[in-house]
Amino acid sequence: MSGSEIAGGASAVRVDTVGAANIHARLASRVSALEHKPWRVRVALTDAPALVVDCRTCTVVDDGTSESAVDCTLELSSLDLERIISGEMDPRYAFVYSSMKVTGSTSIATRFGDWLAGVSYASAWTAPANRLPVPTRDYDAAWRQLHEFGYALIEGALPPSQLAALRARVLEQAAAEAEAGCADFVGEGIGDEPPPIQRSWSLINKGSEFVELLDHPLIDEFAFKSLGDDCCLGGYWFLIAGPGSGEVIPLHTDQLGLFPPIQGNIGLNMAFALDDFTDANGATRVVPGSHLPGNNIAPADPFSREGTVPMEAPAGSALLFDSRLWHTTGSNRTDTKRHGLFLFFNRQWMRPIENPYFSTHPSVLEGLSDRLKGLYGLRHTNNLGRVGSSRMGDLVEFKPDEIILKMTPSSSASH
Ligand SMILES: O=C(O)CCC(=O)C(=O)O
Repeated sequence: MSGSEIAGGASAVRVDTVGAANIHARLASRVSALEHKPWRVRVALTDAPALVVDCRTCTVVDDGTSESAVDCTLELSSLDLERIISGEMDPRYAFVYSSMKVTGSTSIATRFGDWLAGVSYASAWTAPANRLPVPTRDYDAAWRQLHEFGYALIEGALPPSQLAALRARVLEQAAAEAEAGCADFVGEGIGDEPPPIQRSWSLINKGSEFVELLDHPLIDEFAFKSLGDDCCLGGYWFLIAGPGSGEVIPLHTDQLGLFPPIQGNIGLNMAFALDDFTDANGATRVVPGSHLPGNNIAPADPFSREGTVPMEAPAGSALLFDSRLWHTTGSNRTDTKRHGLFLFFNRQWMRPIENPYFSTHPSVLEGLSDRLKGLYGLRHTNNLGRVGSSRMGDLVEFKPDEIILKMTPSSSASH
């Protein structure tokens, strides 16, 4: 059964009527109706006493204080637990975006959430490996691959001079942001090393090379044709995957925050490989075919790379992938960095009717409560609404003096 069917059928229990007081009864009744599984899971509710779910006997016990005899502990609110049970929130979303903290087995935590929601997925597609997309210059072939596999690779998308200019600008900006202490690093560095992943956002502000790329004909050929001529550039960033990029970024889709899930795609990723993208240096990894609801594929554990393949392509290639496709940064096992530019295009309906940033007077916006600022869209939610390096839940505001513009390191060495 697909997630969307579950979500539709779950409306008998509304999340707002369950509440912390009743979550134990709700969970017990749900669990007693399920088939046995070999796990014990501690549910550490943030707003109600902890529980242990014994999936072998399909029972719930009150005392969740001991962590020793459980496979994993999930820390989340009663409301989010109810959302998972009723199929309104994919458990992968809950811990990819940190509303559920997991200790112990992330794989069992994910499958436990699916079990509660009554859904199950395949974690990989069984398409023959020799049919998977390889770099091509044939747009018709790329369109077919995008439909069938959820991704395609266009070779030679950037002429050598443009590739060199973009790569040099990325290196320079990355070095300057690191030097100035405003870099958006992800992961943990070993010893004195910086964290393995560095992103930089809103590239439109950061050099004419990035502005010029927006005239690229592939945008007309793929983004406009797939999403409509009025689609928007919803995100424009670079991601440098250094050695040790490992399993830092979990597998995700770019519409995982959409509840209940919808069948169609809301966006298209267009990435440009600024180095050869290889399995060894952390090429973007995807789960082929996972974009199509009929294939019913979702990772059994977003922190594992099971079921993924690398999008291998020479430097200067464009990587196209559907917003529903499960994907992530690969593990860089070389000693050099992998540089990629990422553009995310989304359908225009993702914007509000009245653009609050231009239609609300700044003095009015300033006086709003945090709650109302959230309602006006001035909050970074799931993977949307970002301003610079803001994090989920942050209120965001227009501070022109804090927007990072084109930068140059004080020393000329930028590698
Ligand atoms: O680095 C990559 O290959 C994928 C990037 C990505 O998925 C992200 O930035 O969220």
